[in-house]
Amino acid sequence: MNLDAWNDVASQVEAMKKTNLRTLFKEDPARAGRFTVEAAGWMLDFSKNLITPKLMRKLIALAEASDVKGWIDKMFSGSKINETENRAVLHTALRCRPDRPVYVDGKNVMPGVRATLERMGAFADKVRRGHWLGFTGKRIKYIINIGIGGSDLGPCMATMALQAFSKRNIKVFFVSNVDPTHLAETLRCVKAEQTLFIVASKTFTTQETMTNAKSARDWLVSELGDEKAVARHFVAVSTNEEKVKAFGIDPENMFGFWDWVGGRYSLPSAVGLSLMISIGQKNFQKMLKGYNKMDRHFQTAQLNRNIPVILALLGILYNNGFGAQTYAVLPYSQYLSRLPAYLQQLDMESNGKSVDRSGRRVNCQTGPIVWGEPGTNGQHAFYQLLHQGTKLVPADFIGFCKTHNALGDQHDKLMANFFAQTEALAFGKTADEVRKEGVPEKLVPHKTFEGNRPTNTLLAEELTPETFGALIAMYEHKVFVQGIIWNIFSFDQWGVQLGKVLATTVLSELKEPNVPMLHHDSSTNALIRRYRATLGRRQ
Ligand code: G6Q
Repeated sequence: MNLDAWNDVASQVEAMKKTNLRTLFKEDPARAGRFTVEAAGWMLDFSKNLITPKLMRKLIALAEASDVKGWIDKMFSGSKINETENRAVLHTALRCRPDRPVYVDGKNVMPGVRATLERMGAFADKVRRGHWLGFTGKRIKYIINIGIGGSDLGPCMATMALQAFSKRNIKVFFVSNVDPTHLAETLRCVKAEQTLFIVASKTFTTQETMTNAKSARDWLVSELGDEKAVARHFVAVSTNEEKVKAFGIDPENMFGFWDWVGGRYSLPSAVGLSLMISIGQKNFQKMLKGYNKMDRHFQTAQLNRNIPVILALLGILYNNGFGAQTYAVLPYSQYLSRLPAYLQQLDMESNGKSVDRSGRRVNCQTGPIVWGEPGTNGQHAFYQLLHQGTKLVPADFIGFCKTHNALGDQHDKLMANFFAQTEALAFGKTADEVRKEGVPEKLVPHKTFEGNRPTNTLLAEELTPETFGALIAMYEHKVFVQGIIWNIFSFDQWGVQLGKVLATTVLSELKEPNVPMLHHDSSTNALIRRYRATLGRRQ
């Protein structure tokens, strides 16, 4: 991180610690308007943050000193900014207008993007209209996406988010865990004759996905009694045609993408096929339009009016200036239940790094721990700590003015809770206010709320494919900006590798029919022996 620019921010943080949100709101009646920005169907009210106009200017200066604008240009123009993997980072091309060329290594990638979207659209239509038939001639009623990480979290989260736009007579399931329970329990909900498996794996080598895919194929063949059934019930989403063929899926039924699309950024690529079957190609296109609107905003808006940049800077303020270890994502929308899990990967895999771009130890704290649950459920669980605990937990509240499910005044109640919570977190309740309510002196400290707990409010008119796409792009770009300022590489994930390699060794030791030679530490050796003994394997 640029420490000169950061120190300017830090000096304002010290000033900020001497005041509070009550005072700041009292002193500036125009504060809410001053700290509100709108773009791509979203309004961000960031006035309930521990900021002053001066502190915001210092934060913007930090972004300028880190050349955020320059990095944005590099990303959008296809530079290989994912240096450790020598790749461009162009998920934005997936939602670009197809007539605008985007070049990687001198080649326009847009014709390929358009062609894949068209093939996906045609295929999704066939399945939705009942023209793609299973091996026994029945229409498809169940889709099972087999994938993990970036090939699962995005489509899984989005299919739930856009359920209101889904074709209700097609049920979409997501199997990711290598725990056999995940696949087995899912297969209990479907009929083989009417099930289509989408094996989604960028590499087509991931242990969990390939294991689940093989078990699914064995199940299908045993249910339908013919190997030939596989061709009607399996399609693949991958960048690895060779491996797809080797698995037995006809490349005709493979939907490709490219190495410049990172797993956790791949929802708008062919990885979104399950979603497209669920909501249809028109709604998928609308989602891409929403992504694109936020991309345009990010690329063109001034830094001080730029939603992803502002969110990034506020996150850095708490992470680096106030020592916050975590940050909470609190969607007041049941449809967005899986958004926190999705953002956990997006953020923690991207910015959970401790060396900088030159390979040296970073000079600052980097990515936070991201967590959350939908409101109002969280209010009856962990909000106690947010209100009265010893830790500062900045939070994003996300909600919509209109509901898809009008039931009495339920939506009003939901949103009343949303607004009341950010108010309570910001302004708390003083001891005097508690006393005035007649609370006995002994209980006053317990019923007092310090307040001054920062929140962002993200509000849109309605959850639609467009506002949804814009929301996801907003977070993608926020994470990118934070990585730029922390001077780390956000688009690789080398930390995922070690566990994969070690698990291969242990697996052979668990399964080995003869007594294996164990060379681990005493704890790991004992665990392996105990597992073998419990299953009656030789010791
Ligand atoms: C995402 C990560 C990781 C990846 C999974 C699945 O950015 O790279 O979560 O998506 O490990 O990988 P495959 O798609 O190759 O199976």
